[in-house]
Amino acid sequence: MLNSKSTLVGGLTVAVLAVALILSGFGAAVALGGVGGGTPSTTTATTTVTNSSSNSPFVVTLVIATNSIYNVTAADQPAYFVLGPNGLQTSASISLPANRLIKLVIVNYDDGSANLTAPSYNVVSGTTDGSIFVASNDNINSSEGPSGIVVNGGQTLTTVPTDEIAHTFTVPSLNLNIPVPLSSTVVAYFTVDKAGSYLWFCETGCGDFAMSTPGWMTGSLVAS
Ligand SMILES: [Cu+2]
Repeated sequence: MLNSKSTLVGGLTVAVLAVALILSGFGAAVALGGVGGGTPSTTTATTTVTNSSSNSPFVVTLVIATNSIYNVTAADQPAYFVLGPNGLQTSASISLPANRLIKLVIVNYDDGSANLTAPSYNVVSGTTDGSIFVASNDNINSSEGPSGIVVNGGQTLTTVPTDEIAHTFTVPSLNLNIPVPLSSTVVAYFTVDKAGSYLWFCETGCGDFAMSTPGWMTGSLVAS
């Protein structure tokens, strides 16, 4: 009983304080309104939350790093990372909003190509207009990679020559497939219409351990 009584008293005290604050605030507004003697104006202290959401795309940046040390048995393996506010973070679970345009930027530091697990993974699918934009391809000015390279920075592609693909970002259940040329930066737009968790994979044979380990070349895409 004592406890509930003191709680009640405390509640009353808070209520009285709240009323007092409201009244004093009201008084201040009235006083401000009177300043100048002209048209009453009120000053409202509101926190404006700039909602850049809806119309602008939600940007997800992924980085493909090579020669990441897996373990003594597997040695070096390539891995996808999420570029987040705290640097490179695991790609085991990639979060993004559902029903909003996603701008996916993939920065690929891998200058070597790998065989596709199936030939059709060189075709872009599931993106806006079914294409990707290759913002850069460093191998154009490099002696690395296969000879006769044709993928150029600045190109919009719907397919990528098979021998110029290093990795893919593929979400089979969304029919999303983004082939990533070696040493390139790729930009793709897509929307996940339905909230849920979707598995993503790389569909090149880029490393047995990486391909089967969440946070390396596979993981979940979580849309909410
Ligand atoms: Cu891969």
